[in-house]
Amino acid sequence: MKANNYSALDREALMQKVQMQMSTKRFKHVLGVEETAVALAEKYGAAPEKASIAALTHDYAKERPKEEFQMVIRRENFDLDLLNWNNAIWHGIVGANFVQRELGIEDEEILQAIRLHTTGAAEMTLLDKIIYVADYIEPGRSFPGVQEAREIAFLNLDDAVAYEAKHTLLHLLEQEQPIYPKSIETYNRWVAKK
Ligand code: DGI
Ligand code: FE
Ligand code: FE
Repeated sequence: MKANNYSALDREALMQKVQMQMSTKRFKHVLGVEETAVALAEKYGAAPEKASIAALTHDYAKERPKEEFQMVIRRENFDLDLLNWNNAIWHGIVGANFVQRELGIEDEEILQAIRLHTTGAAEMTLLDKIIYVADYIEPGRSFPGVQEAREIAFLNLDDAVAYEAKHTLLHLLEQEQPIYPKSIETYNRWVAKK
């Protein structure tokens, strides 16, 4: 029997499909994101079931080969500028397309939360923010500042989005990594003083 309205698969079946796509370590991360996303959904009044499904599927495509992303970007008419980026950017934006086709998830809010989970965006729904933040603070994460991010997340979700956007950008700059334009848009909307 179908256990939710967003996917033809119930949570158990979905979990199994997700688990088959990734390492034990990444699957543990996914379960941590789910637990955190459901807690944030309860705190901020989003649908916990939607948060659960978005969290379970957010990194679904992360271990797919580069060639598969390149093929899908061309075949499904994504912006070809994506070909200049890599897995870090593809697994959310393009990964949502794998989730839709292979897991039958058609809920546009869930798909958008998956698309935005790495970079954020200027416009973010409550669910987008929950997945973006839960991914950053789930119990398995350990980096300087994560404890502060966890505390902020349960006080003010927008402040947590800002904290994450700023610190992710600082980290990328420190590593001299290219910044995806959407990450800058996120910074300008949620961090920069107007
Ligand atoms: O998939 P996860 O490891 O759980 O976390 P994620 O999807 O938030 O981030 C994946 C990676 O993407 C992480 O190493 C940081 C990186 N990233 C985020 N924004 C940008 C970025 N990498 C580049 N080059 N540019 C960005 O703007
Ligand atoms: Fe991710
Ligand atoms: Fe993740």
